[in-house]
Amino acid sequence: MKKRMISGIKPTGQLTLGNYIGALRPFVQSQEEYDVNVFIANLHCITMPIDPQELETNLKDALLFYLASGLDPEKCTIFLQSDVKEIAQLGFIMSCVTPMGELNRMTQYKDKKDTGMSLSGGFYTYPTLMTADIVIHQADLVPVGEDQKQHVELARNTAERFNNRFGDTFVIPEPVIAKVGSKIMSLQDPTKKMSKSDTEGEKGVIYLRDDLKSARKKIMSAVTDSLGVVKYDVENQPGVSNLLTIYAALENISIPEAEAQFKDSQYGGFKKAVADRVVAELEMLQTGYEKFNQGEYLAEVLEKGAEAMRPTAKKTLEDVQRKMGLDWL
Ligand code: AQP
Repeated sequence: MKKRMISGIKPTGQLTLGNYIGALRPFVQSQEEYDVNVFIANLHCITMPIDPQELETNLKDALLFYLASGLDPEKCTIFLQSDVKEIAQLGFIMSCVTPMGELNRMTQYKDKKDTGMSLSGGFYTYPTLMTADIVIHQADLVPVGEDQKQHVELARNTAERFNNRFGDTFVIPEPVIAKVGSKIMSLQDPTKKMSKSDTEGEKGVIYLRDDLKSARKKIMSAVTDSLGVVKYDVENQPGVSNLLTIYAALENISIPEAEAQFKDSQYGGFKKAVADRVVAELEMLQTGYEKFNQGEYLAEVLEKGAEAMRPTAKKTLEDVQRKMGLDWL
């Protein structure tokens, strides 16, 4: 039997090249070999304040980019998180079996808590909902970018602890991190992750919906250094290393292979080659976006996806409730 993979994206904003390279492409490349299940994490989107209309647009765009990337509903399952109601119920249960100490250690929470922003309870417990997202489907593998690895570790620990206390219930999931491109950095500050919510640095973020001209401009004005050699050296040349990573990931080659291609290049020529590659990818994605943009088809994809996911989710939740003493009949 094929191993089961699960992963999702929370479209709190427009999807970025980082989401595409770190998550979407690996999902697409896994479709033949694995039982791939991809969701749109709409519940995670409301852990921070978001305008309802903006959220609707983001959710639809995410689905369109899933399809445009090459996720094929005949080969994989695509669903909306809230359409499988059991997930939120298990999420609450998972929050009851996760110590606060572990949640306090989550980097994404630690990064936000000292900013003075007002954070919701949902934001604090979001890793426990993510645990439910994974374990409810009995997933073996969870492809994620580097930044989400800690949350998958939390899911593993929680599942192991639950199995030890209540008896075998969950498959223990493994994170899968892409060899190249698991952390694409901002083009303007290459020590910072490229993030969709990076409002300060839009010039540093390539959005999948960017018009091709401005995407090209962003790459051409990416921060580099004064060393003048195209070399992968994250510490001394983070900008060049990031551009090499983007190129290698899109070309499906290794970093040393990308380095070899540009060993005699000046930065201008190197950036132009990266920009050409990124623009070609965006053009392909945006063409796909238009092609799939038909309301009825999108509704069918999500309905079929939710139907496929519900039986296992229901079975897991019932098993959990019985083992915990919640259902005595
Ligand atoms: N820059 C990135 N490089 C590689 N992978 C990335 N991912 C996100 N950014 C990069 C991966 O995409 C998947 C979905 O992520 P998400 O959107 O659910 O959450 P996130 O990691 O918090 O992404 P953002 O863009 O940084 O969102 P905001 O700005 O809302 O916090 C994950 O597998 C993630 O690793």
